[in-house]
Amino acid sequence: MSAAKSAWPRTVWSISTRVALASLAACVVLAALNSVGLSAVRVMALEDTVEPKDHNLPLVKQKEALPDYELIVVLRSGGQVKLGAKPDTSAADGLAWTLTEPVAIGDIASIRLEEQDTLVSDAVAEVQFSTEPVTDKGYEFSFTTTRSFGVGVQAFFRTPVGLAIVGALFVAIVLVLVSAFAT
Ligand SMILES: [Ca+2]
Ligand SMILES: [Ca+2]
Repeated sequence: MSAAKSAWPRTVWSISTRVALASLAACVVLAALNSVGLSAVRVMALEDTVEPKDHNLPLVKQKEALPDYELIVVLRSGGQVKLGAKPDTSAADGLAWTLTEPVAIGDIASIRLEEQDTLVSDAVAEVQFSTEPVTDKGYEFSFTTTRSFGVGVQAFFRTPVGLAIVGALFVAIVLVLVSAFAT
């Protein structure tokens, strides 16, 4: 009778410990798989592309007439990472934006190029992330990625699988503690 009593917490302890270790291992593996983050974007207007202008008046304010491109990373969550505007600069020679913090590739819905205006900025081109350069509406986008475990861990906690694993880990740890005190 007493043997059966003490065996019960030990079984719970053993199963819970295994669940906890498996959850941790799954977290590490999934984080490693999602660890590729976008770190820089380069946009170039192709040869025949007619770039937007702020005005078409001859002679006056020619510099200001040049486009004010800004780049936005649209996230699957609906959020946006704005990479800032480059006022009065043509993209004919290419423009580069660097992300201060890499964004996990899996979190990115699209990358959007806009021409900034005081009232409403116009979308100029929009592409999905690709390892190869991609072209849309006369603009070529090329992407630089970096591997970072931090990116993977952040991405992990945003996935339903990640949250389920964290839940399992939490329950397992509680059971380990409960069974440890029960003995
Ligand atoms: Ca301008
Ligand atoms: Ca503008």
